[in-house]
Amino acid sequence: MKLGTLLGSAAMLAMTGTAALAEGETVGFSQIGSESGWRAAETTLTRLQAEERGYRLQFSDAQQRQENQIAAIRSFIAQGVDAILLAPVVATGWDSVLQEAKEAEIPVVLLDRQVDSSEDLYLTAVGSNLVHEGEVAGEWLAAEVGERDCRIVELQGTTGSSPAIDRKAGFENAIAAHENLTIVRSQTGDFTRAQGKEVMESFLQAENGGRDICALYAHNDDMAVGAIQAIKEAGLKPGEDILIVSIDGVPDIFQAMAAGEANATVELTPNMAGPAFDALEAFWADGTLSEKFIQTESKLFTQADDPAGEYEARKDLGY
Ligand code: GZL
Repeated sequence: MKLGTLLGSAAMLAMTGTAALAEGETVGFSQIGSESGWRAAETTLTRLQAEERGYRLQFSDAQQRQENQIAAIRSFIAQGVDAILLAPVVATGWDSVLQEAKEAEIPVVLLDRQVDSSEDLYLTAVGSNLVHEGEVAGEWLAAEVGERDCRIVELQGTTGSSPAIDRKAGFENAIAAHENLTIVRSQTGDFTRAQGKEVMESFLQAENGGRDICALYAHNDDMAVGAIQAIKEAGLKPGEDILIVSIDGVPDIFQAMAAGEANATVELTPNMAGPAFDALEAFWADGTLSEKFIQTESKLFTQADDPAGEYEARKDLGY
């Protein structure tokens, strides 16, 4: 079912108040927080998928703190839920609580980020190839600048998260063969607009008012949108004086691209719950074990790809 259709029926359900209580399984969802537009869309779609499939969703917002996620998972185990969805804020520190879920025979499905725990501690993981996303971003920039020397600043995602680690590695893979491309500053903006703006302000100040910066690589669109504001306040033209490439494909980056203020984004689908529930339903039906990693696709969009149309197609999808 198309993303728009899925969300259209959610709006109808919300308006009519006929949110029928799910008669089926109860699923605990430990969500990281609401740090970005993409995260908000993932939450919207997960709620919708649960509604559409007749599940009772126990939702927990961890405010980006791992200890809150661990506490939520322990609460779900105590409640005796039928499954747990986990979007893990960082990659380490999950062994004990995942072992407790395993001993309680509650299947866990990871959404959009990975953990360094043993694969036997979760049913499957649904997500993109995060290294590949970074490579796509780096390859686009290398093609865009050609032989021109390009000093790059990088806004990293949440420290210790698999997207921050892997998107950095992928981008570095892609630019390694291009001596004219150099990352001169790199710092976390924690995937938020506010911190993306704040860190970009420090980059601009440190780089001759931004005149020595050729490009920004941001691990998500929200930090790029914050950085665009900082670049404009510094009197420079984002998308022209400083090229901007990021990841997620949220509506506001397409709006910036349509205005010529951003250049490229690598789309990440917010519908991770669909494949997750499919895997759980196969497991509940007859013990079927899906692949340990269910990969979602990553598509590059540039200013040549009708950004205004892409904005219109996404603006009501729960971001
Ligand atoms: C990536 C996901 C990231 C998004 C950000 O899979 O975990 O988290 O790219 C979000 O927008 O904060």
